[in-house]
Amino acid sequence: MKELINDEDVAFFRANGYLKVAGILAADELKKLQEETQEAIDYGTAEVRTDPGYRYGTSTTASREILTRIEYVTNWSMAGRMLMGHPGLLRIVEQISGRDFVSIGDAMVLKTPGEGAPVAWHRDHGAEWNGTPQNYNVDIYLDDATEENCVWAIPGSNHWSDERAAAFQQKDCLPALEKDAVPCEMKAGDILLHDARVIHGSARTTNDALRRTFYYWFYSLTALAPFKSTPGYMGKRCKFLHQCIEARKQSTYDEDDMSFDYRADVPGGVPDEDVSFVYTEHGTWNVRD
Ligand SMILES: O=C(O)CCC(=O)C(=O)O
Repeated sequence: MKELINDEDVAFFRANGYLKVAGILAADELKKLQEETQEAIDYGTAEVRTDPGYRYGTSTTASREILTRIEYVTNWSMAGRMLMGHPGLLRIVEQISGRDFVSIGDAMVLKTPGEGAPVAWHRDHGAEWNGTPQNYNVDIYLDDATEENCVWAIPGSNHWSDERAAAFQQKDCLPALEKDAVPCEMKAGDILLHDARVIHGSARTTNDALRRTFYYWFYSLTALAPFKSTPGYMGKRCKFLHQCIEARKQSTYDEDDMSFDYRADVPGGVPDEDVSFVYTEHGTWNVRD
């Protein structure tokens, strides 16, 4: 399999907490993903939906709700499920996490035309996840992200203490005010990796561009070990990733190497033909007493 990132890229990611990788999605896959997500967006914008996973924010200019996010892409989009099995994407994860990793979730975040809700500066997780990246998102771009509607990141903030990062947590993302922030401008089909500890956010938008980003979240098993999960959680998530890899083999995409050799060593994480339902069956990695 052709490597999509090299050791220098991995070192950049470890140092800065983010990494852009261009041109991961081929045109046929991108088109399919755009079609399937557009259907979900049309459904979610026609009225405020109470279906699981549909999230809204309040518009500042009109008394209406704007669609901001739809959880669990892999549950409602077959193209999203096949993408989770993308051999190049999973190989990148393996290069960073080693063999033993699981996917713990996935979502689509939106900037909708006319008005796109802001995402305040934040860290997904704090400094307790010290050391090399143990949990991070692979952010897949279905549309171009410009300086106006892209995610901004503070390079190196993945190494900050929680005390230092606290000043940013949930502060409005106004990039012009942060001299160290860098714009993560992307092209449709590119991916961005972001460490859960890097400070990032995006500004409110008012232009007519749609920007869809999938967030596919990966954890190494070492990172999950200290947490109490619901019974069988790790095995179910491992099995689920096997199902996504199997789903991709059924795709009509024009690619030579359709399969990633997923070898995570998880009890009960054996390949299975069933399609599992994430909301009711998988549980959680972090049971709070
Ligand atoms: O895509 C964006 O604008 C940022 C999304 C984000 O960081 C999040 O939802 O945690």
